[in-house]
Parts: sequence; structure tokens; C-alpha cells
Amino acid sequence: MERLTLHSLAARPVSVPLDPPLTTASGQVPEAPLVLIDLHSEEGVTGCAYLFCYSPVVMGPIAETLRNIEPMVKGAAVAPQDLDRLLRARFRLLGVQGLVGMAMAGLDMAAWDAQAKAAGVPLVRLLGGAPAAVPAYDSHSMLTAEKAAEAAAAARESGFRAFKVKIGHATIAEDLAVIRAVRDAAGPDMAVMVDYNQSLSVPEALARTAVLDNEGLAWIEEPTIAEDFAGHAKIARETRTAIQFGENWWGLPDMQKAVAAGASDLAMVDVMKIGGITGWMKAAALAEGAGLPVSSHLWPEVSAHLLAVTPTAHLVEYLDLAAAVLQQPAELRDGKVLIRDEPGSGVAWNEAAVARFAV
Ligand code: SMN
Ligand code: MG
Repeated sequence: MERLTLHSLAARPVSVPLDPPLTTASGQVPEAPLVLIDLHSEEGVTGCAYLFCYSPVVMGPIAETLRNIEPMVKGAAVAPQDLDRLLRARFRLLGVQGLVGMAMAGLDMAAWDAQAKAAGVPLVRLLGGAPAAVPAYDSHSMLTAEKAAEAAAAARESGFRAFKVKIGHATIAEDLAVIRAVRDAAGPDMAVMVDYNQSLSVPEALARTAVLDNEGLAWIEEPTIAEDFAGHAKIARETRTAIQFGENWWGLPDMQKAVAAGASDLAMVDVMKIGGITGWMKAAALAEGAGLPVSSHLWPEVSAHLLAVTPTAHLVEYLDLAAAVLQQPAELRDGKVLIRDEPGSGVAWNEAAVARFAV
């Protein structure tokens, strides 16, 4: 790693319109509330990263948290492991989940981006891998059967071999109608996944997965609330279809508890909540040890680099919520996300768009 000294942090809240709004069984996200981070080094290299805040309520507080962290790290080496250790010590009493964890993950992602840019290599090479085309799945909102069929047909046309739709409609019959419309439109070769976004009680999930087990799905995601590891484990034990889970794990402790509980058959790692690039690499090792295939959650451009060095890599989620403010959104070819052989993690701002969506 290059010798870089942290000079300053900039944190800019932007709200990116989503058309159509992201719709899940647990709520809608009409606009993507992001915080864009620029980590400026004294040597003139700037690392970039963004945070997805889920709710606009926390955009300002997270940006403010990053500004308040700046004096703690100003003058420090842009060394992700050291920064992580320093901030964990500072926040030992508070704990590093929630807003602080999100801010720390953003700092980590920006630090790794700065290091990759300073070294003149893509993040994947800094991590010991090489640019690749990473298999992806086309990830969609909760849709009507008709809209889901249209999206699935378009996904097949553009070369995707895997497709996810969110479900959790009022009845299992409505869920089935969507799944069968997707299957009809996408054909038998398409892997089809569904995402309940935590919307079912355990008994309701058991009732619904008993029916879905006959639909040949590649995975059923987050059937019950994210904090209920035992509930997910019960559903995983009693469901033949693979249970996908993990986008809401706050760091390695949550993942370790989930693995110990046998909560799922697959692991979905969110590069922000897991603790940035540094957290992801620990999660990848834990997943390898536990034999869990790893898929990513959001951040398709960064996650492609990470999956290319993840031993049990499965699929990158193609759902690009920050595309409107990125100079180069994730590049797709034949159902795969391409890792560009260019310096950094793939995050750089389209400043005109940032100005347009600034909050
Ligand atoms: C999801 C949830 C919340 C915001 C974006 C996406 C979803 C997914 O659970 O798996 O993409
Ligand atoms: Mg999900």
C-alpha cells in the first residue's frame, strides 16, 4: 500500500430519484438517499465511496457523523486496517453498528479506493485478484405478474441467466402468479429468486415456502425479520429451497451468530453493513469456512471487485441505485458485471448529476 496521509473528509447527501420507486413488502424507497464520501489525502489522491441510507431521515446525521470523525483521523495514514482499529477503539462504548458503522464502512471503502488509485490498479488487484466478468442477476422490485414477466423477458434478452423479483403479496396465490409469470417469460434456463424482505412471520413463512418449494426457485430471501436468526434457521431447516440471508448483518459478529445458528443456506453480504472492504474480506473467509456461497447486496460496481476475490463467490446483484451520480455505472455484458482494469473501486462522481440531486 502507498504511504498516504488523510487530509480531510467530505460528505455530501444526495437524493437520487428512483423510477419506478424501489418497492418491497416491507416498504418503498422512492428516492435513493445517498451520502457521497471524498477522502482527500495530503498527497493529492482522493478516495470515493457512497453510502445507501435507506431513509432520508439519516442522510444528514450520517454526513455529520463523518464530519465529526474527521478530526479523529486527520493526519493518520490512509491505512484501512489501522483506521478500522483506531475507530473501533474510539467507539468501543458506543458500539459500531448503525449510523457509526455506516460512516466507518464508508471511510473504509474510500480509503481502499484511494489506495487502489494511488497504486494505479483496480481494487481487485490490490486485493490479490484480477479483473473479471462476474456473473450477475437482474434484481427487481415487487411487481405485478405482468410487469414481472416483461422485466424477466428483457433480462433474458440482455443475457442474464438469473433474475430476482420481490414478493410478499397479501396471499401466496399472488406470489405464485408473479413467480409463474416470470418463469413463463424467462424460460426454464433462468435461475429465478424471490425476496420477501422480512415481511412474514415464521409460521406464515413456513406455510408459504412449503408451496414455493415446488416452484424450482434458486433462493428465497429474508422470509422473516432480519434479527431473527433462529426463525430463519427454522425456515431453512424446513424448506427445500435455499434460504438467502445476510444483507442486514451488522459486521462479522452478526454473520458469526447467523452461521452458528444455521440461519441460511447462502450468504448475502452488504459491503456497507458488513464493514466496508475490510469487513467484506473477513466475511468472505467466514463464508468459505462455513461453505456458504456469497452474493452481494447493492453496490454492484464495488461488489464485483470483491466477489472476484471471494472463494465461494456466487452472484453480484445488479441493482444500481447510485448509477445516476456515478461517472461509470456498473458495466454489464451478457449477464455479467465487468470489472474495469482502471485504478480504484469503480466509484467516481458525475459532478453535474451530484449538483442536480444534492440535498
Ligand atoms: C433491497 C432492500 C432495500 C433496498 C434495496 C434492496 C433488497 C435486495 O432486499 O435484496 O436488493
Ligand atoms: Mg434482499
